[in-house]
Amino acid sequence: MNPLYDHLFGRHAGSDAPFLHFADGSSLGYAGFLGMAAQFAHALTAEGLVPGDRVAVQVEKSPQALALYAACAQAGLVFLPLNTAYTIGELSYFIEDSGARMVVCDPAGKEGLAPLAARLGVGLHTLDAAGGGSLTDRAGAMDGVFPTAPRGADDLAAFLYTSGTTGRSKGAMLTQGNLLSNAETLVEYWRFTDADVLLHALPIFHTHGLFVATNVTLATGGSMIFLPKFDLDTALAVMPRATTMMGVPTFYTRLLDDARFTGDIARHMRLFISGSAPLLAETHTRFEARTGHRILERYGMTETNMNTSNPYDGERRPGAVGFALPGVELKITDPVTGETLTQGAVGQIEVRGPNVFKGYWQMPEKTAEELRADGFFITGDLGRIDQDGYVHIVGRNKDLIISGGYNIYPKEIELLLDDAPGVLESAVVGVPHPDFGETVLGVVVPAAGETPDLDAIAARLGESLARFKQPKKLIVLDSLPRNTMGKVQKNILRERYADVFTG
Ligand code: MCA
Ligand code: AMP
Repeated sequence: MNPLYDHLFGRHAGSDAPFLHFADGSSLGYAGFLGMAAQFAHALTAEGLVPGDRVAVQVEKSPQALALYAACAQAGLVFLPLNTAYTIGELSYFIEDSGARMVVCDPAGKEGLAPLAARLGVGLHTLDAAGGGSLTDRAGAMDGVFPTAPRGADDLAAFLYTSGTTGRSKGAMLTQGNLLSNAETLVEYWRFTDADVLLHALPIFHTHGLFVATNVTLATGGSMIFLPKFDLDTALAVMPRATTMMGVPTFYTRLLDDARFTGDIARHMRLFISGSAPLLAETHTRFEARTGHRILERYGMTETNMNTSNPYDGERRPGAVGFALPGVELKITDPVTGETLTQGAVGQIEVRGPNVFKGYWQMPEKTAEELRADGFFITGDLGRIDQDGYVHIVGRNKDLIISGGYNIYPKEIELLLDDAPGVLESAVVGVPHPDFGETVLGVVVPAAGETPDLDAIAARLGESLARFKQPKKLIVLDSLPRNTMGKVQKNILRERYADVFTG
């Protein structure tokens, strides 16, 4: 028994139905995909990997990259996908912290990772954007059938790192049961069937593209138009062949900002889903006016998969994230006492259910801070439940910026800015951005008598931080606004610079 593999992948053995379609009109069927996955599973286990071992993967999106996820499920390995934008410094932490036994990277990253892999005694293979590389070469000689490793619902299936307010990333441990239960719930809630063709333009190193979109498709035997990234021209060209799309709000605003995105292109679609960041009510309304479709917004987290969703049949309410999914309990609590608040009051959102992760890898204190003994997970999001039961997210109890669907923790950037030459202290805030919804603004205070060189500071950040985390603008201030307790008043900075990118 291996619930994740059996229910999502193995059930399609021998099927000649298409699984992935590509922009050029070609397709890859389930049988071919599973054969590739089995070969990868052989290649990994031939390197000595055994169930429970972590496989860290930083590669471009390709069918082979997705097959690596299936291979890990089949061989009982823990899949650890990593953002392709991460620098060597960021990667080193993830690889070392997770105790990964194998790293699969793009050929361009091999030279940089080789010393680390050698020091840690970790295997290193390559996989390029076209699906070639040393892992594919090794797998090519292997059998296309692999004896599925026995696993249980409580066994780990994936590690996904999420940054923390202290600047140290935490490995969220997701079990087979977490992933499978959520996929099955979403299939029913969103009425996915094998007739669905999902326009897949999300990255596959985060929950949204890897689990929500892919697992729902696998659970029904449907197919996906599998694009390397969100490119407007390609998305418009393939949309007539799709029935559904999942995206972050930036996908929807980019579509709306293009006159070629007409009601005609979208009318045949069954469903548009948005998540990972707040969808402005204005985007919801503009989208409906243009296409007649009401975008279905849902709310989730890496640690929990999906928690709430607007209804399929009922009213999809702009600015709300809907109701707790079947099997998921959600409550609004007082951040200080933890007491459940009355309907309508704003408090922290807590969730419990089969979707909630097992804890943070080797961080029992962090786990205990956020995951209560009774199973409720403190999300760090602030919300309220309206008179009709819809959940609204009204803010965050954590210092977090969400830019184009990517999470950025200011602390990580502030630590680097504080260390930069000529800087006394710094503050990093999220400000509105027309394309990314919100983006990073850095404020630095010079040390006495110094004039910090902002270009040099930006270049320095570029060496250690993924591009999407780097401040889109740096500003110098004589001092930071502080309250009487000495705490930096980030709200004042956010207000003062609210129109830096939109004005
Ligand atoms: C790219 N850049 C960004 C971002 N993406 N900067 C800030 N925020 C971003 N999200 C940088 C590029 O490095 C580049 O820098 C410049 O912005 C313009 O790049 P562009 O080509 O326009 O970007 P793109 O390749 O089109 O990417 C934008 C994107 C992408 C399509 C919005 O970021 C994306 O696919 N986001 C989805 C993220 C996602 O899947 N999140 C789900 C997390 P320069 O020009 O200066 O070099 S899972 C999650 O949150 C939970 C579980 C949930 O609920 O789903
Ligand atoms: P991550 O850590 O990447 O899993 O991001 C999870 C966070 O994204 C949540 O805690 C929320 O703050 C945010 N998020 C996800 N979906 C939504 C949504 N529909 N509206 C507002 N915020 C969202």
